[in-house]
Amino acid sequence: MTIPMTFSAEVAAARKAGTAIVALESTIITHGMPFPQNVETARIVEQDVRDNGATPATIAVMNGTLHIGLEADELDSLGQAQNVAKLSRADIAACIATGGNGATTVAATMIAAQLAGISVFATGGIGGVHRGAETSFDISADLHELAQTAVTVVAAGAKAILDLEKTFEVLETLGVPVIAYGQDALPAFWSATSDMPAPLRMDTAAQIAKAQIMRGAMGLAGGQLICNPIPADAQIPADVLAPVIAQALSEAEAQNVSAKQVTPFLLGRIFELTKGRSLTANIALVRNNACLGAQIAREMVAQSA
Ligand code: PSU
Ligand code: MN
Repeated sequence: MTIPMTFSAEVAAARKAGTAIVALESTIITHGMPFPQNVETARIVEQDVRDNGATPATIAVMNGTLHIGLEADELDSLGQAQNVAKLSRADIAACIATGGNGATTVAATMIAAQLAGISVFATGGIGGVHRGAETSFDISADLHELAQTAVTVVAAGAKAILDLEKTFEVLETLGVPVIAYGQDALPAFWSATSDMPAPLRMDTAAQIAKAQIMRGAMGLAGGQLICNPIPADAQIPADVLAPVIAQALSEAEAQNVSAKQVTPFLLGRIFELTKGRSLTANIALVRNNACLGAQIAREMVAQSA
């Protein structure tokens, strides 16, 4: 069976030329940010990738076809579409098989990137172990994906709405390299630093690319999580955010929000409670990750030659 897969014009050209490509996810567009900032951000982030010498490939499922790179009009319609499915490993094949529409999470974007031969992916923050997971069992499929799919994911850590300690414990158990970029501590999404020391630290894109290539050479499955701190001038200090996150979490519990709705609900409430400041920070960190992702992708091409 062939997979219905299509490439945007610029991604097709980059594949032909063998130049660097950076995958970008679409759940952040449909479920992570409000319209119209979602579409504006997606465009700016794509341009950041180009400005850093790589080609952006925003990934989504449209009418049962896996799109590797979206044309401008497709990005526009995705950003305004209602009731788009949020696809992870569990549902991406079913969505394609039934001709559906869906936005890809970190897990599903990694799967699509690997199918398309793309080895670097930039996003905001990965999913992880939710607070209260000891009773809800809510652990994002993103963690297991990092353990089995050979894509380097550039994020600002895991989203601070999560239980960060448990998230990094699970990543260690799964054998996922967690690498802080340019500092010793793990960043915490909206905050540049945390009190958690990073398991690994690297200071150049070249080192990060070499480590991923080495994993492949050694036959080790899976990718790497690069934790790239939000630029200091854009961050929200953890003590400012803590009460906001606590309020959003207690509202989610009171309203029985569960499963796939948890992350979008919390991000939406934190946006309202910070009067948009969380979104400004989120945009800054995604852009920063896209720039680093492009540099890593170029190194992967150079070192694989
Ligand atoms: N990063 C952001 N905003 C987001 C996400 C990431 O800045 O909305 C999305 C990603 O698609 C990630 C998902 O995979 O949130 C995690 O969802 P869950 O916790 O349900 O696994
Ligand atoms: Mn979940």
